[in-house]
Amino acid sequence: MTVSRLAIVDTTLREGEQFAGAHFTTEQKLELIAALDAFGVEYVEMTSPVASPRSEADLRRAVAARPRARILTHTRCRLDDVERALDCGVDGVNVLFATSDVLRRASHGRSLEEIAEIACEVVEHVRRAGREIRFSCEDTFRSDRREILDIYRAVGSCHPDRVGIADTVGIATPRQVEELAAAVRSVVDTDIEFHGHNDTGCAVANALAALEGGATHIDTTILGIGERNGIASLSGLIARVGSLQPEAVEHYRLDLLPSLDARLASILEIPVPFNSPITAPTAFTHKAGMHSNAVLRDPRSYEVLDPTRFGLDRQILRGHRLVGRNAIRDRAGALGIALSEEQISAVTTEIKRLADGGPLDDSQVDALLATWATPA
Ligand code: HCA
Ligand code: CU
Repeated sequence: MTVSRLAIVDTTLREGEQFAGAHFTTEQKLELIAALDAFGVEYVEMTSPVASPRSEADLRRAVAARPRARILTHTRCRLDDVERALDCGVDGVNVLFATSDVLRRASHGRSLEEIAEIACEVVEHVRRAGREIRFSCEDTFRSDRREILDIYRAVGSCHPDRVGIADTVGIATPRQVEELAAAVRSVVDTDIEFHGHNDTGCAVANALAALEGGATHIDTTILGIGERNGIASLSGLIARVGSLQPEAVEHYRLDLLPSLDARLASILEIPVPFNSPITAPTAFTHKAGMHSNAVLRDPRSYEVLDPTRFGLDRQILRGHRLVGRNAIRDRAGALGIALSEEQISAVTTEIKRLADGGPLDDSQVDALLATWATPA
């Protein structure tokens, strides 16, 4: 596949604020915007000014900071909400309308025709103000297919900058996402944004599928935080697209990704998840003998991304019972300790025996190698 265009809409300060463990201070928001801006995301989405007085004040502060990234806010699809957003000076507004049958009945009670009419009014209002506008159907995958395509077609004819597809409950499969993105692509000539939740672990895969279907903008958050267990993580999207098509992500400051994830983790007082793509503490750590052996010869054998692109180093673990002779020989060489093949085998056997009782740290392995080199 080819990603011809990719713009990242980072919503750590909107969707991410909906994460149960998140409450950002003004200073933290400004710091995260500066960090996201340095990384190079194209958009930062912030909580609606309607949400609370502090949300409005922080949005104004963010706009005043004049980052390179465009500042968006996310509001209901209502004239009074977008008016409030425009008054804060945002570069654009992402609006959302519930279109599923159940929400239409239980929430706002509007017909499809009314939704399209209100949406067009809002789109035209924001366009007249010279700002960007995106219209999205909430819970797109549980809405009636024919009905939402009718809405996208109708709203698309009012020329928003983008329409959005939202997998609000994380239920969609990659195939469904690609197919729906392509269907929406066929009824609108605007850009297409995708927002996908991770309830079934498919958020990053679904983001790629959306790009394959013709989406141009992907919503991410740092570490993937959001409602419930969140949405596609920034590092996940970068890993996914960057392994397929490195040039599609090379305009971002990839070396800043680890510190971005680490900073949010420290703000939230959680560790960077052990399985985070790229930024997990062990994302480039090799353990088993066979893996370490191959990686020492050619890192590409077990690494689909080069850690140096992210300012990271690979690690080879040696103080464990799965260690192999090649990893031990390599370490002895790095320490300038000359050992025969018999000695390498013997010290490897000894490490395995000792490590059966629990892992050894690097200094214990090094000490053992030194003992072997200079027997008393
Ligand atoms: C929510 C809304 C949303 C909106 C996504 C979008 C979702 O918090 O309920 O506007 O694209 O997941 O549907 O985050
Ligand atoms: Cu969401």
